Amino acid sequence: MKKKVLVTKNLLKETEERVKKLFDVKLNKEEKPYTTEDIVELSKDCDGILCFGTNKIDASAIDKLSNKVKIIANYAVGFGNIDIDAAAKKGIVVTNTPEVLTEATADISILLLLGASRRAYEGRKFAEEQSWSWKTDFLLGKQMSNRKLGILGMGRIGRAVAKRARGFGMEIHYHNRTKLAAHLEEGAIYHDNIKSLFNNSEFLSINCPATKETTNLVNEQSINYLPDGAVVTNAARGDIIDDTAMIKAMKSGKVFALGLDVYNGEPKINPEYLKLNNLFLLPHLGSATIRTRIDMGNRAIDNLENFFQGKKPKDQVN
Ligand code: 8YV
Repeated sequence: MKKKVLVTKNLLKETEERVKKLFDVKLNKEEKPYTTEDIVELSKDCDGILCFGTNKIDASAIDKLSNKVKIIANYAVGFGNIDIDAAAKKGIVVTNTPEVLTEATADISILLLLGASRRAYEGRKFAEEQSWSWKTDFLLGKQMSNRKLGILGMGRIGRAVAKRARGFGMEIHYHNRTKLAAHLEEGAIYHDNIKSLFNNSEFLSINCPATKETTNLVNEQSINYLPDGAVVTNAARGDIIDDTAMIKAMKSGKVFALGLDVYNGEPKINPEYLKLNNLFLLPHLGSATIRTRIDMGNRAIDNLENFFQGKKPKDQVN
């Protein structure tokens, strides 16, 4: 008999076809915004859940989940939305979708760096108004080519950002909990602390996972370590930046411009950000390409399939 799986959001056609072939699925065709309680309720008769980064499954939800649920396959590389320790305690396996979104997310990091540093938001507004006059000092930005780029979090995505940035002639600096092997560093300069990384980050790209340690890592004190007029971008998770401190730095010019794809409490955005022109913002598009989303779907389904076949899923995170 097919295993029963709750799918919390609508899937791309290709993913839906495959998931329907393999499992007895409860789909969310109308894309209802399921609350945590809805997920608990709807998964009562299910063996597994295929959910998304926007679905919060915290310890109290895990506690209430039916004992029938044995796996939660997250359609995302980040899994901060799920309490993986509580899940492990209850014997529930949690999986994510690494690797397949590395390139797409690195591309977005570069878009953020360029969009912020070259004032794309203000540029778009002037272009729409069709009334700008060309002047030598009109909308002058910062040029990232041949400058220093600091990468906070040199995992797969951080390294893919570094690879692209080398094409701009950038000197790569990074901070990780541990120094990478030389073949992964490819000449990037390691800093064992934030102060030293930030001191060297004329441009800063945030690509680390959201953990207790990275919450508010970019705060009033650490922002002050940056060179004056730095450009900062975040394609990871909103809670890595202390928004109040960042807004202050953007107003003072300490931070020349900020590029964001992720936000604290998204889709809500701190309203003070929206008053600023030196912000280039996107609505969490890191993995949003057809190819990547199909691959993410397949990766999540592979994890479910392996698990129900009695194998350890490739992407188990707990
Ligand atoms: C997703 C992401 O769009 O994979 C991640 O961690 O942030 C994005 O790729 C989102 O989480 C949907 O599940």
